[in-house]
Amino acid sequence: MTLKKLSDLSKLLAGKPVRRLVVAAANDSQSLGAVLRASKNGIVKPILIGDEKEILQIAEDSKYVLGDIRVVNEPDYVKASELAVKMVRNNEADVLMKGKVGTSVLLKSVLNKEWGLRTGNLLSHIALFEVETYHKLIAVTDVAMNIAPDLKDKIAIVENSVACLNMLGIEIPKVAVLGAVEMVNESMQATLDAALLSKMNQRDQIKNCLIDGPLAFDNAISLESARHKGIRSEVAGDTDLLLMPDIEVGNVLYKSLVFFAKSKVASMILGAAAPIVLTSRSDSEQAKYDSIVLAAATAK
Ligand code: COD
Repeated sequence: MTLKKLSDLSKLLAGKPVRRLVVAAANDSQSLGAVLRASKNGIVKPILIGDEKEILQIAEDSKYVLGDIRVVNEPDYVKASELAVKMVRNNEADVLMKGKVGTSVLLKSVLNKEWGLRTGNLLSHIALFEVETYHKLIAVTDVAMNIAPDLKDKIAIVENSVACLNMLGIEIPKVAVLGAVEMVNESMQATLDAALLSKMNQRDQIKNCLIDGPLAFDNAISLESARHKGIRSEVAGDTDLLLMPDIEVGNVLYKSLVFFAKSKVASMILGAAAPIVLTSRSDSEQAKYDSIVLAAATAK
């Protein structure tokens, strides 16, 4: 299946139950707007944790109707994160969402050894972009959680992402492992990791996908560029997933696509006991809504 637009994700919700979504620090107008829209559309049943006064004020200012939505008053961000994580852990919610709290605060709760959402797998972030100049949705990982992944981490990040893309109906995702160049250079660790990941894929050590790398960004997304450089690759120009060398490159690409290219994006954390909607505070209400749809579509 080829997904061309983020709005195509809603087709994957057919026949799926309404998900219980808990928001940590819901006193944020963009998050609240997205959650209430998803609730109105029958995608989620929300539980809002945060500063109740602020939540009610935002609702009043924006003319949102909270109706019978449960609001739990906890103005402290660390405690709100802990409560939200524990609700998922205790099976009172199916999806966790970050509101106004900082990314690392929420992730530290998620990783708590006693009551967090660890599964034994590495947790990683995936962002799914709708870019006007590309022929299908393209995923980027990891731009928000793993800071400097080594080869072992990169294997887990690819496996998390491939499982997610499989759930979106992409049977054999094409994975481009990015470097600054497309030749293996022994001084550039990203190119060494890329070559190893490609070989592991060829030998079926990493399954259900087609990996090629190192590829420079232009070769990964443009067949013409790849041909120009004489690169023969089944992935070049038709990539479903871009694997970043580290968080800095990933984060800059994410923000370039959003701010320069005006791309739409949906994102989440994979590998935890439940999907986690973790958008950046600067992301639009639409991005938060599309991320909720993505999480609801992939929740087990
Ligand atoms: N998956 C599973 N377990 C993990 C992961 C992971 N990705 N990362 C750490 N752990 C485990 C470790 O094995 C260890 O047991 C424990 O968690 C603590 O590990 P530390 O000390 O390396 O991690 P922390 O708690 O200092 O930080 C973890 C964060 C995820 C908070 C950290 O990696 C981080 O800040 N990432 C970047 C988040 C961010 O600022 N993003 C901004 C982009 S918007």
